[in-house]
Amino acid sequence: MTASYTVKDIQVLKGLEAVRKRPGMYIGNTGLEGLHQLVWEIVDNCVDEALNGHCNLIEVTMLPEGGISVKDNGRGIPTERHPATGKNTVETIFCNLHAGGKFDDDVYKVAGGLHGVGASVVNALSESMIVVIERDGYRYTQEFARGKPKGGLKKDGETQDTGTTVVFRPDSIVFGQTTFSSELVRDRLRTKAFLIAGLCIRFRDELRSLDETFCFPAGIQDFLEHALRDRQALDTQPIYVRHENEIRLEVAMTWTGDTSTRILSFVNSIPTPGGGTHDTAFRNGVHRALKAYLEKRNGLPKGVKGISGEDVREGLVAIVSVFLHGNLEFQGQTKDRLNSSAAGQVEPILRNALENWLHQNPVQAGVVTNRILLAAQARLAARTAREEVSRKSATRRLTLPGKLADCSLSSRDATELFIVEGDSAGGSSKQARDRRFQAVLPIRGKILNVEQASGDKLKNNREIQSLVQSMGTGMGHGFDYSRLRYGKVIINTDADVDGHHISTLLLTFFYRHLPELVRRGHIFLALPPLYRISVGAGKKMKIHYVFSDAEKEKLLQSRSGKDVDIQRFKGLGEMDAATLKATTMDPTTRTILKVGVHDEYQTDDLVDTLMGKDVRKRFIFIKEHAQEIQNLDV
Ligand code: TSJ
Repeated sequence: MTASYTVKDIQVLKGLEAVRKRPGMYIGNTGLEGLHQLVWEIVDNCVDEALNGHCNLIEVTMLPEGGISVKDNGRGIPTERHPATGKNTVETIFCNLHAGGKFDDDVYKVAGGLHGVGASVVNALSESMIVVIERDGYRYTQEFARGKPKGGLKKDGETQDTGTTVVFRPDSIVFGQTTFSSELVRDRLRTKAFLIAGLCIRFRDELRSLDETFCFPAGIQDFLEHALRDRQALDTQPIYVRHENEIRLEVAMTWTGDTSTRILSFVNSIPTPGGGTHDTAFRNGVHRALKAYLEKRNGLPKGVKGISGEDVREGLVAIVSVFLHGNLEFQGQTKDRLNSSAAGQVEPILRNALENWLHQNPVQAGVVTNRILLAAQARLAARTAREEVSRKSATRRLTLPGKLADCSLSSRDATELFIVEGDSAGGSSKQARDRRFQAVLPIRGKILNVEQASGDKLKNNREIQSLVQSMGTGMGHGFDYSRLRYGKVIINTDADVDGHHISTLLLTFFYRHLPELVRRGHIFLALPPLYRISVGAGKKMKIHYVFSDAEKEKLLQSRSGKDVDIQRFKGLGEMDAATLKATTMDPTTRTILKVGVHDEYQTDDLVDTLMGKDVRKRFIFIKEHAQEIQNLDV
């Protein structure tokens, strides 16, 4: 063993040790997001191979024992001795931190994952990893454990295929939770397939017997259709822009009658929910092009002084995908915001393309500009109405719904509104609350239920209107965040299928119509227990509140004797006030979940899952995400 060999070896070990010591530095966090980042990192290597034109199929399989397999039909990672390390190239890539920079001869560049850390970080954070390469007529394999090779690269037989397969199992010492979410993985893969036309991605979840292949010949035009969902597009063809030069830019966009805006932006096929330079450039490009066209053509209607960016974007649904070369800088806590001046070219390109479209399609341009002028007029009308209201506000009296049992404090931050289902739950909640800072609004779940069909109908529903009145914010154009009357709005429904359904409808409503309340963290779910289990007798009796059947079984397995008493709660209305208080209302003992938006685009899909007919799927969502959402009060 030569001296230099030892030094290199130590460097390698130190590198991977650093990753294991501070995983957050490399993958953001060790929660559910960091865990999935491992998958994205590996998949992005395959995507790169596809973008370079060497691969058209990626297969991702979630394995029953908790591992995941990622396979492509590319050229296969080179296997020969690497000059910089003296080791084979596979080991070099999987065991050297930042192999991208250090061995930067373009050939072994690390793919543009969110953090660009690549294979060695995933390897370091996996309790086991197997790499299989098919190349030059042979199959090669090498195995690793927590980043360290278990033997060398082995020639394993002959094959005519080519490609790379990586199977890994995240390390349970590093991650709080090591189970991948089928939904998250599936959605991410589908998005990749949308963004790279011609790339097929097969997703399998062996535990749930899921097997789907995503393949979209029309790429982001298919994506746009998908993103529209239940929204009704205006009577125009979608606009499609593709530009390939120094940068590659692809945009598909259309307007809907809906007031919400939905712009999904991506860089090198990686979602940038935090926006960034490309996203801003897109927004500005659309604004400038339409403003110029409107002002040149029709002139503006009476009263409308200018067209704002918001007017132009009202109802807009767009997919913005750019591909940039070089090292990209991402900003923000979650590194989901692009900061790159290369994106500066997006604006003129888009502006040009849009102006051309408008001039070449005057009829469709008319439909779009009418929509925009309407938005501008609505904005003005809403402002006038708001000014009117604030002028009157000295004498203004809030009209609160009769069913609301309000609290006595008026401080926003300190107060809470409980939304409960039905009069009987309303009655017990009123008994259990602290009336100083807790308000209770009973709503009739049955009525909500019927309205499931359309989001707009939901908005006009009587129960929803009394909810909005209670909260004080108004909605749509009249929405005013500063008038929110409670710091926490807590949905507390029964722990049964109907209860889940109702909380689902309410969440959908908040997400679609009052997204700012969700984004700013005002919406919560209470977790009422399913069972009360008392164990033991007399002074030794202990009471457990249990939230699922599985939890109940677990508890019962560890106990014996027949001094076990189980009470199943059929609904909140059945609980006595003390139990209700302890489990869902008293801030010192209750469990509530804050509803968060991780990635708005993905949340849209999840809302679909929730809204779907498949109750089992809904439960999966709620269970999975319960762990992901911060536990605020425990
Ligand atoms: F991330 C990773 F390294 F773990 C990984 C890489 C995982 C998986 C599943 C696939 C890949 C990967 C790498 N797929 N395809 C490639 N391609 C190359 O590394 C490659 C192959 C051939 C040549 C060449 O010049 O012949 C160059 C490269 C970069």
